[in-house]
Amino acid sequence: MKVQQKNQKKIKLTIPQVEIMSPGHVACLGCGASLALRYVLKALGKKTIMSIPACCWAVIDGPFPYSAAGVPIYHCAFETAASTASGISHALSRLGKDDVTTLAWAGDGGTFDIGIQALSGAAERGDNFIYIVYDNEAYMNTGIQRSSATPYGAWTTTTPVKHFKKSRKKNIMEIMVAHHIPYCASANVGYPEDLIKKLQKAKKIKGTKFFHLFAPCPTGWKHSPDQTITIAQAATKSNVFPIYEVENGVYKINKKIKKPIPVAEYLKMQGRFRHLDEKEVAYIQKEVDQNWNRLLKLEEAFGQPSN
Ligand SMILES: Cc1ncc(C[n+]2csc(CCOP(=O)(O)OP(=O)(O)O)c2C)c(N)n1
Ligand code: SF4
Ligand SMILES: [Mg+2]
Repeated sequence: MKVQQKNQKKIKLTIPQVEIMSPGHVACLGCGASLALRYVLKALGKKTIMSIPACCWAVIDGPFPYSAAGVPIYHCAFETAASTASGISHALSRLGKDDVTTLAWAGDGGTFDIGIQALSGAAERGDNFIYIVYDNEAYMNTGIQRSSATPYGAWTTTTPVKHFKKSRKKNIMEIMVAHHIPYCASANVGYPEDLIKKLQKAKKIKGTKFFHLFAPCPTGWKHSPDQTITIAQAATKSNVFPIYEVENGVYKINKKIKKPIPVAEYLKMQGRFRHLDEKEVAYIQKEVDQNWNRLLKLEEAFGQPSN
């Protein structure tokens, strides 16, 4: 008996057990974006009001009067996630309700492309809300069209195999850092503890907080639904999607991979990259290395000075 007790392992759960989102949503099997919001609401709690523009999540939530999210949602036009959140946040402030979190939850198309003007305006004003772009790297809801978050080399219906995407993914984190907002973070649905910790921190900060959240889409990326987390983690393990935060201008890389896996391993898990030859894969590896080295330099120059 004693031996048994001695061998018992203590597991410390850091993911809140509370479930705010309900399972009866209408996302595809293995959808990274649906799991992502489940984690986000665990971190932010029930006292959250969301703005959701046109995107997969406008559908995932379910048809009126049903809602899987479990918190009030203002469904708004494609380009208005941030301006709607600004309105909600100011209304809450006028009502003296400072214990309610306003969350703008938008896709990459609604953020990197059409919604960037509203987001930039709100960030420059310093409106008090958390903005999260769940990035599935294309316009999925309307049938997998490319966005400016689609990476170089990817197949989409508007960048077909013979004319795959030839431009690089926009660096949305650096665009938001340039707005001098108090908090910017990248996060990955494959690393929920990191995501939740950062959200709990962001919740306490006044002003505009921005999250770039990586969320694989089995339907658009052409992978099996049970590979979502493996692929999400491979993106960070290969430095394709580094996880870092910038708090009041101070850079911190949250996950440094000692021996990054080759980018080829990440690419080969997904049908959207199947057409790429060795030369193209080498180009992508070079691009990833460049981005990573640039980030290391930013942390060196603008990180927390070590004592
Ligand atoms: C002004 C406007 N243009 C186009 C559309 C059509 N539309 C609805 S959702 C969507 C794609 C959204 O892509 P993204 O923001 O990446 O979210 P995802 O569907 O990938 O979750 C588009 C083009 C629209 N609703 N409004
Ligand atoms: S298309 Fe992709 S993002 Fe949209 S619900 Fe399906 S898996 Fe999720
Ligand atoms: Mg998208």
